[in-house]
Amino acid sequence: YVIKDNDRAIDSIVHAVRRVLQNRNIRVLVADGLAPEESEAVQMLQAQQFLVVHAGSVQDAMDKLAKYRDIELVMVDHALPGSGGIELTRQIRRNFSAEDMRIIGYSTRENPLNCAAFLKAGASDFLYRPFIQEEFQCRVAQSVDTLAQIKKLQAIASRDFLTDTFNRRYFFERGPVLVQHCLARQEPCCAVVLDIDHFKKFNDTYGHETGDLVLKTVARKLRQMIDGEMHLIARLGGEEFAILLRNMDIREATEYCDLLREEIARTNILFEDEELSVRVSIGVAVISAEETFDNYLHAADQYLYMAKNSGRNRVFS
Ligand code: GH3
Ligand code: MG
Ligand code: MG
Ligand code: MG
Repeated sequence: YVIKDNDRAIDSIVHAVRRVLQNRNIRVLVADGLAPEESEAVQMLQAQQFLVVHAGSVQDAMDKLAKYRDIELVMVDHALPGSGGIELTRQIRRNFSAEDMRIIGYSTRENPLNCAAFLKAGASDFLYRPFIQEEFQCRVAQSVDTLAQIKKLQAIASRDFLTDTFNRRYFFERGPVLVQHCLARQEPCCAVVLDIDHFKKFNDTYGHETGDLVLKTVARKLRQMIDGEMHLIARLGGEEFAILLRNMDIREATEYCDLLREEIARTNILFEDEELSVRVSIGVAVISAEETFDNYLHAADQYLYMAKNSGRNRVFS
């Protein structure tokens, strides 16, 4: 029994320490009218090792949100100077959804309607002041965990499990946004569709698992050669990938795709003692402001079709 209880105590200490270590990477904004050293919320969050930013008014809070782009949770006092905590909550929600940022409102027990007012304005949770330390910690932890869960699910929903590139759904959601960014800054960008040549042969000759390995290898090569922070790579389906190349005109994009094609052709995949080589065909279309995103993909697909028809293992644009 003694040993068991000790184990349990150690487990809960380990859990608490892990929690606090995580908090050191999480930025929280506290918006109240107090000096930070007098703010109960600031003190409690700092004791839990959170990175705390303090704002003394609605405007100050909005400025801090614009300055620190990594704030995950905002704690808002109902009695915030300026137009008040409810108004700040509304303003935050105009710019940040509940998927981007959690908000916990708080107030004294003076007005029992404050809680509902906060929740209606878009707060994720509410607390009464003075805080009960244990409850404060639990609610903050829960808010932060909820956001982490949302991010995790978003990441899963936007990725292709086999190749660990983005999936088709994400490509068509994010692609048009990136294109708008490019066009607004008058940067050229290109839509690319890449398809593995005679891929069915790998499946038929060496089995489906080897086909999967070919897909994973091509995806890894693409990730290695294309800066994912800058450009967008996705698996459209089957053995077809789409790439959005930013800040490249049609000549640069075509040359770059030819390098990709060569590099993939140079890559050998080992199956038992045989070295398999993979070829790809690529279509490239330049994006301007006139057409819809789908139409540019369609244009790239038409060039891909030409590349296939004229012998494969080549780039058409
Ligand atoms: P082409 O050069 O004209 O592109 O010919 P292809 O054989 O590459 O194209 P086709 O469309 O005839 O065949 C694609 C095959 O890809 C058919 C399908 O069974 C297979 N496939 C689709 N998704 C997967 C997958 O996730 N894993 C594996 N191993 N095969 C897949
Ligand atoms: Mg096909
Ligand atoms: Mg193919
Ligand atoms: Mg195909």
